[in-house]
Amino acid sequence: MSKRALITGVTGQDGSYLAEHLIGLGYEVWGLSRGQANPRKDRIAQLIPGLRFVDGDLMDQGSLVSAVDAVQPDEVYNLGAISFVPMSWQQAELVTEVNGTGVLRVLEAIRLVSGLNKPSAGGDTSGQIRFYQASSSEMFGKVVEAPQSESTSFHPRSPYGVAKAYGHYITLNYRESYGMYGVSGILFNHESPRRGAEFVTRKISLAVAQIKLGLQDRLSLGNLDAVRDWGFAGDYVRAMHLMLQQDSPGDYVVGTGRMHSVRDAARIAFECVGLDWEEHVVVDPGLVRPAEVETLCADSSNARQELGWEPEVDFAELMRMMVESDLNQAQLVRDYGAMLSGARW
Ligand code: NAP
Ligand code: G4F
Repeated sequence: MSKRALITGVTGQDGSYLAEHLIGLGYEVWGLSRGQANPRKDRIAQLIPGLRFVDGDLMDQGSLVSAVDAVQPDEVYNLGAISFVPMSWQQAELVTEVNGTGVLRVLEAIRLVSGLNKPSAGGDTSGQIRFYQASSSEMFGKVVEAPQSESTSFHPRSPYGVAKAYGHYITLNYRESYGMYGVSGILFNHESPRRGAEFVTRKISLAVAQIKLGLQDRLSLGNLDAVRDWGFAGDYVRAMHLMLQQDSPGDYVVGTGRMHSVRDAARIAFECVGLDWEEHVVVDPGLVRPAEVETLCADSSNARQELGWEPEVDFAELMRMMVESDLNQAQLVRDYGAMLSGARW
């Protein structure tokens, strides 16, 4: 019989890639969808025809119990979150509720539906619902060492990072308190053509496409010196799945081990279309964050050795993939607009 997975955050970047990956592996995949009419649900339903949906919200404990009970999953991937870091200064309490307490609510739903009250003798986790938590390199924040591994201490710099640290520790606590098979993937930044337009790589690739077509001239960015370890989302969802296939639960850092600045990202993206980034990028001090994470770099030795995981797409390829996708889209929109304006009704 095929395995069944429940994904929160299925309408997001990672949720879409993970759903495709699991369906490709023969899973029956259910996505948690929230709201009475979520347009992102309609889009993902079109993109991934085999995907099924169950209603629920990370803010609502009862809905999560009902969803887990209805689906009876073998694996739960908790990817749902308010994932844009600056929003966590604007709406700190909401972000804490969704990204922090929301993790507790999913764990409780699993515990209640499975009747899990204490660790079983010998730590046997067979037959349990397995749980994956989307932890973040943002927890390392003001880094105490480089590169960062599973043993590096956390120093989060945003309410987002603090909430993720709570989600991380409550997952560990349910493993220790109830013997639950719960793991956290500490994932470094990962991007794709499906990345939200508010994140810096996609903001750049979208602007490059518009500038190339003469539809825009300037791109405003914040801190150009910020350094990230950027990988491809399609590579990272493979690591999520592998983490839940191990004999015993453990947490893993996932990243490429390569560092690039925002300036590098802009330069590479503009080069993809033969333009000079310095002629178009302007710095807007209003986009600089109250407390910045200056630099992040992953030590993924454990994921590579124990999970056999390797990233396949490098940073230059990733930026090219995003720029080409946005350029194709922008050209289609432009040509469609031209066709409509020339049409006779
Ligand atoms: P994303 O594209 O922003 O997707 C976020 C998802 O969370 C959306 O499906 C959204 O659903 C859902 N969501 C928001 N509030 C919710 C709520 N109250 N109840 C249920 N679902 C809710 O994020 P992503 O890039 O795919 O990231 C996936 C996860 O990995 C997140 O937890 C993020 O914090 C974490 N992470 C991401 C990265 C990265 O670089 N991408 C790195 C480390 C960790 P709606 O459509 O309903 O809004
Ligand atoms: O693309 P970003 O907004 O991603 P950030 O803040 O690193 O967070 C992402 O990765 C985390 C993992 O480390 C996830 F947990 C989180 O959910 C999210 O997916 O910003 C990257 C860097 C920052 O240092 C920011 O200050 O780019 C800098 N930056 C410079 N100009 C900008 C801009 N970021 C954005 N979004 N927009 C700018 O104009």
